[in-house]
Amino acid sequence: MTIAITRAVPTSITRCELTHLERQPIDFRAAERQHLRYEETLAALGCEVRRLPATDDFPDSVFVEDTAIVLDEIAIITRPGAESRRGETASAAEGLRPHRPLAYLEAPATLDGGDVLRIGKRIYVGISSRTDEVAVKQLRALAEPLGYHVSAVGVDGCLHLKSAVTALPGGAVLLNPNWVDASLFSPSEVIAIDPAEAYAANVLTIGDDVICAAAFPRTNARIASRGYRTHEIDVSELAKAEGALTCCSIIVDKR
Ligand code: CIR
Repeated sequence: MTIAITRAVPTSITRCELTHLERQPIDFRAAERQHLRYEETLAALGCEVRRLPATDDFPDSVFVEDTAIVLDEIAIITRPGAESRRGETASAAEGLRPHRPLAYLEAPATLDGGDVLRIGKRIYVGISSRTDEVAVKQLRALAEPLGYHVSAVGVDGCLHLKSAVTALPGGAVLLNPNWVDASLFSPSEVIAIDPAEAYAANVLTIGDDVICAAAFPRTNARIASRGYRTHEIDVSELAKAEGALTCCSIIVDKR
């Protein structure tokens, strides 16, 4: 059984952080409907969806991924790079406490969970506007004694490492080669996005299933043609807040 921790879209999302996108009006009701459909898809794929308490105090609080890194043994509560987001972590820690012993990244480290890609025992950390080398050092000290190998990866042109690359079932990766160096992910099999769909690399793998954004049909067809089972959902309103599929949940495999 897999637990998916989520948090409802706050009405304050219209004041979200933006780094690479121009601000556009967000239709709150549509964002809410899309998020609900996201949770329903997770449930249909066998996840137990548990919602953290909603809060309008944090405009980006729907993007729970950034608050934690969940390993098999422990959960590491992050210190998000945007100051406006630091207060999101306390309730995420409470949501994770029943499932894993907790560890914490400490100031001055900054790290967003969106910069952390785990493939088995390999952990890749994007050095971005949100995540720094101090955090990599702290993460290494926590994870390497547990048998993980932590490597820092450069990202260029996008918000987070997982805007550029995510894992597919079985350990292959889907990536945008303009934003991250594909050779870093060896020995994984690498599948590139369709070049016309820059933001298509962020997909969410649940077991053998892949949740994809409906906005990227060419890349999704490419994934499906390689034999993966894809599920397309519309997350267009959340995308205006620079969020995508992995961002809206913390996936916890029940031990
Ligand atoms: C932010 O800038 O923090 C939010 N507007 C978007 C966060 C997206 N999170 C993610 O990709 N993990």
